[in-house]
Amino acid sequence: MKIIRAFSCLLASASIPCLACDGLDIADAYVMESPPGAGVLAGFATLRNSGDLPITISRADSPDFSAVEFHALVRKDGLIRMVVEGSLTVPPHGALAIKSGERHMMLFKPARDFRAGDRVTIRLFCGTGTRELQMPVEKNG
Ligand SMILES: [Cu+2]
Repeated sequence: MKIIRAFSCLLASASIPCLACDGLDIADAYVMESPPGAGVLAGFATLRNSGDLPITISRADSPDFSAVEFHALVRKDGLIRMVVEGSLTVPPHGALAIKSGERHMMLFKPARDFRAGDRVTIRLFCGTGTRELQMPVEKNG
């Protein structure tokens, strides 16, 4: 699969920009530790784009969770609601913060209890490419 993806990326670059994860840098990635038995966990990271084109992350998945979604927090009438963001776009030579109080990666149904010091694997899909993250689990605060 890797070879096919790389090849399709080469083909695409001949005519249109290659929409892979090229130029995507990820910093400060972590998953917040939750009490044992928690049905969902939240992941955070800063996504930076060193390239000249926007990078759109269309979805994410993980071998450690049943599903991964991007959620934003929206304040309205004094209430805070979570809304699903279908995709994330990191602007060229810019950054997008997935940070507490603004947005998070919602990680559903962990395969087991993850404690501080553990690592989870998250895969981001950007165009024809993917980027795999190893995110440490950290204690809250
Ligand atoms: Cu959420």
